[in-house]
Amino acid sequence: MTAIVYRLAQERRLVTPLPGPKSLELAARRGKAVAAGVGSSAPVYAVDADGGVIVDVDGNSLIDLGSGIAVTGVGASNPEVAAAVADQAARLIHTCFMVTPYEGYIEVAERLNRLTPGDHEKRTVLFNSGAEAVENAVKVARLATGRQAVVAFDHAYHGRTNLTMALTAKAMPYKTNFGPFAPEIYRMPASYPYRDGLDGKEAAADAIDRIEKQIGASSVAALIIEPIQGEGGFIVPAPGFLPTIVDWAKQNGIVFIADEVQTGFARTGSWFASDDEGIVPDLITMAKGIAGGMPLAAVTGRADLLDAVHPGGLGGTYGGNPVACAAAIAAIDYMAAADLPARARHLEKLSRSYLEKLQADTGVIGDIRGRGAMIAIEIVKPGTKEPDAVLTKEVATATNNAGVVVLTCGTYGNIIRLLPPLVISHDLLMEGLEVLGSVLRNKAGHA
Ligand code: PLZ
Repeated sequence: MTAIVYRLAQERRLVTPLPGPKSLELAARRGKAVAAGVGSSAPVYAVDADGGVIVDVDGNSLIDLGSGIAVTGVGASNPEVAAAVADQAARLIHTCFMVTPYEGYIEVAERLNRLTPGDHEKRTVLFNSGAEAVENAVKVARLATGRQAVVAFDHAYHGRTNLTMALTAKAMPYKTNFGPFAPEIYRMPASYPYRDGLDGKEAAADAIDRIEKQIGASSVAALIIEPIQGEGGFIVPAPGFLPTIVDWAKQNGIVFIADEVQTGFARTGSWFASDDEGIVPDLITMAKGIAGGMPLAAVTGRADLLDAVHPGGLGGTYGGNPVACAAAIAAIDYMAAADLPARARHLEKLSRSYLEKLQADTGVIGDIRGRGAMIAIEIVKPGTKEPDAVLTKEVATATNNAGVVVLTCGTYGNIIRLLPPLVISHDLLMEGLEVLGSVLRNKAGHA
């Protein structure tokens, strides 16, 4: 098995208060140059990263528990990925697969066809971002079924383009004042065991009943869902919810799309979260972890669906760029050689045992959930399930300022999520958790 080697010292090292003077200078320049609509979670500006650390312009070394939103599972400067990128860039950066095609695209497609759940005949098409993959999965489903309606779920996040905004559930900050939105999108209740108290079959029956009554199964082209809802709050559906929905979709000729943009590529302890659920999606959307940080996205799925599209119906200038494909091949090889799915499962054990103790000590953690290296805590007012978004933001900000990059999420803004690089060392993960824990103990105590 490939041993994980680090180039940078794997340590939290603060040499200035955060943000340091150089980060503050960049923040001032940014204010005059970059559109205000783009936010950033941490106040520091990065120059270097490796394994579980990010080094900023002032020389501070921060613990990374975000992986650039679940992207750099193999590390943000994985040596195999970096070498593959450099080698490919020295030979051929771009021709456009729609003009003069090349082998790397085909190789990525072959790998995804093999790696994704199910041993049926599959095809793959490559894009640049998760949103673009989702848009195209919907295009394929509509064309192949001749139907228009698309079902998405409460708490869903599928992107920021017009169609994917419509699929995304949360108005602020993603949708407010950005309409009008794409038509023929219907939202149904998802399974949120901590809050709805339903078992998987009950939650599925409720959603199915509403779809049948409000839309009619025969009008539905596709049903799209994240197997663990990411931005919506790391919501793991109750067991049985997804298999029931998938069976019903199959019986009704509805294309089941698993959006694995955030959950894919070893993050949950399997190659895909669909594997954990024992479901075989008709189409699966991927991005983020696929290429070690290079922009690449994919739709993989049933050959009969993807081959239904007329030649020229799918594409894009940069989709499946040669450098991104070389990175993906190197990243996927590395994930297998270093057995990153097993590492993700191990990181889950470490995180849960720490967080369970923190839950008992603080009384503000309503729920600990997630799978693999995708674990979150839901922060509530003590003794209730009332979301505490204020405390959540305070804790995240203070944790970032103490040199540990953490992200928040959730429909109610009260989730702190942990998405460490899968290559993070155990000691560094534990230190990151301890910093988060001491901030939370402190703030919860004074709340
Ligand atoms: N589907 C499940 O998680 C991206 C977005 C963060 P893109 N999630 C992080 C933000 O605030 O923009 C995501 C996802 C799922 C689709 C997407 C969209 O992927 O590569 O950001 O377009």
